Amino acid sequence: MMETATNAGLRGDYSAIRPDYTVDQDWPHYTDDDHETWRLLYHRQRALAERHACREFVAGVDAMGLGDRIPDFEQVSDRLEPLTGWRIVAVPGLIPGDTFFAHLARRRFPVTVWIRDRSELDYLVEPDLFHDFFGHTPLLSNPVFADCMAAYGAKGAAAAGDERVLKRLSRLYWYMVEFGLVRTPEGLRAFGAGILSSAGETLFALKDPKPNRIGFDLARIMRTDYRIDAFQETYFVLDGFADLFRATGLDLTDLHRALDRQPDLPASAVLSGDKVIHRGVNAVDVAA
Ligand code: HBI
Ligand code: FE
Repeated sequence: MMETATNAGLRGDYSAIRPDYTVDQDWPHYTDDDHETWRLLYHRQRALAERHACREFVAGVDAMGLGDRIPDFEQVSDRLEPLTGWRIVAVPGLIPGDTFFAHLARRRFPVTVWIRDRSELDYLVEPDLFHDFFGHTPLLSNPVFADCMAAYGAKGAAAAGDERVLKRLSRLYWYMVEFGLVRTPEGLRAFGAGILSSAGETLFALKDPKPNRIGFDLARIMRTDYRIDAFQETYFVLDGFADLFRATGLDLTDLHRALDRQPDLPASAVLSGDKVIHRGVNAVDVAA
C-alpha cells in the first residue's frame, strides 16, 4: 500500500479512499480470525457494560442488534438512522480533523474497517473497528447524545484553522466522548468510548483510587491537558447528558476569550473551585 503524507505511519489501507476519506467496508473480507476477535471483545465488554455503563449505552448496544460476528455497517445504519438520523461510514483509520468534524456535523460516524490482532486484545494505540463501533456507536441511538455529537461536529468544522479552539474541542471530546463518566440513580457509570471498549480502563475509571474524579465544568475541561498512552489521571463526571447538550449548544466566543487569559492545566490538577468527587492519589493542587 503506497504511503502518502496523510496516512504516514498509520495502520489501515488508505489507497482506496474517496475524497471524504470513506472506503467500502467490504464485509466479506473479514477472516474467521477477525470475527473471533470481535466475538471475544464483544462478550467481554458487553458483560462489563451491564454493570458499569449507563443504561443508555446498554440500550444502544441492544438496539444495534450486535452478536458474534463483525457487524455490517450498512445494516446497522439502517437500524440507527430512523432513531436519530445517524449512519456509520467506513474509514481506513484516523482521518484529518476537519474531515472528521464534517462527517459528525452530517450525522455520519466514521468507523475504522480493520480490527486489532488477537495479541492486542487488551490494548492498542490507534482506534480500531471494535473501539469505534462498540465504544462510540451505541450512544448515537440516544437522541440527546446524538444531537450533542452533531452540534460538536458543527463547532469543530466552524473552528477550522483556529488551533486554540481546536485544542479545546479535542479536550472536550477526549474527557467526555472518550472518557466521560455520568452520575445515575444506580451510582457512577461510564459512557466514554475509550473506557467502555477497554476491560482494564472500565474498572480503573470507576473503582481505582488513583485518578481524580471531578464534576463536569466546560471551561475546566477545555484548559486540561490529557495523555493518549495511559489510563487517565482525571475523569470528569456529568450529572446527566443534558449538561453536555447545553455545553455543546453554547456560543463559546466569550469563553474562548476568557480561556486565552488562563494557563492550561496538567491532567492531574485539582483546583480549589473543582467539584471534587474523588481526589486521586497523584492529585496536584493548582491555584485556580
Ligand atoms: N479520525 N477516524 C477517526 N476517528 C477519530 O476519532 C478521529 C479522527 N481524526 C481526528 C480525531 N478523531 C480527533 O483529532 C478530533 O479531535 C478531531
Ligand atoms: Fe474514539
